[in-house]
Amino acid sequence: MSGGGLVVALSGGVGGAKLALGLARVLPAEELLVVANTGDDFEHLGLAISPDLDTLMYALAGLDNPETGWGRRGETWSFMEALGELGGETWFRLGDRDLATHVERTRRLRAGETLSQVTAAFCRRLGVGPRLLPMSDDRVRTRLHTEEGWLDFQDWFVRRRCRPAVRAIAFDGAPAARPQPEVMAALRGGGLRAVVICPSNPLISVEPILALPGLREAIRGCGAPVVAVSPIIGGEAVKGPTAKMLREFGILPSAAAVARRYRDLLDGYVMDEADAAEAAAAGVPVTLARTRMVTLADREALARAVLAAADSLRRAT
Ligand code: FO1
Repeated sequence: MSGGGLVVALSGGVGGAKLALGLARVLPAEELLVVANTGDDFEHLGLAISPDLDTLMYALAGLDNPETGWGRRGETWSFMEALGELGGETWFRLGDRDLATHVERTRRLRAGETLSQVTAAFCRRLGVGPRLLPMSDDRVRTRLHTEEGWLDFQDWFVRRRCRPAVRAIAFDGAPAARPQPEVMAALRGGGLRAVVICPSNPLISVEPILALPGLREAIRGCGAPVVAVSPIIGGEAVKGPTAKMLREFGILPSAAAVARRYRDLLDGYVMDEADAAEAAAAGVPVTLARTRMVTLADREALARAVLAAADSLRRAT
């Protein structure tokens, strides 16, 4: 594969992690930096939980749970069962193995390590090659203004199963949060091959990252092609509430609508072959590909298509 240079991938959890793994499998480890949304993070049962960071970490380590898309492969649930027996809160399911991640992260954060340091230490231990960084070491919390009032992200997403209609979204803490310094250095330094926006929910997975002061500007000024991959195929989200949320915001869910949402950033857009009729409506050069990632081979093929799209845009400019 032609190219060389660093690829910075912005990602939420499940959908984004599939492409992040594809990129990790077709790029040398030192040529990939994955930036995780931490707006979904919360404190639960006294523990610091970072769902998207962990989903990415487990995927890149080959430890992800293929049934749920989140948590660890080969999981057992004794802790949850015992917690339930005691009348504890069981709406957010922490598997026994996954629990160790949260306990150890909480201990390290309390001892003064940053979330980036904790993540780097875990990735080293679990054999993750590419750099995986939280979008910020500062606290940012996504909150949703719903028909039932304001809800914390996981309260809405897991406890309420995304049911209450969303009217507005806030990223508490974002205006004062510093973007992760290595991410900014990568965007501002030379040697960048591409910025990839993974097929994650634009409203709750990518926009918290873009809400950090200076990040949107750094992407715009990075000099490398910025390419997003559609999380919508044939008017529906592959997984999760993206289509429902877009409708609640008065946007007809379509691959092109997501491209237009990122319009100030994008040089190119990858959408599914099934959405070919919408290509002209995206407003940027479009590459058609198979974006539904079921197998590992699908993830690698999409990663190659995204890199080829970025490389062709670089040559064209
Ligand atoms: N998602 C669920 O739908 N139900 C759960 O009980 C749940 C537990 C969970 C535990 C650890 C973790 O890292 C993720 C977990 N998720 C769960 C996924 C997570 O809430 C969402 O997928 C993301 O926040 C949205 O990207």
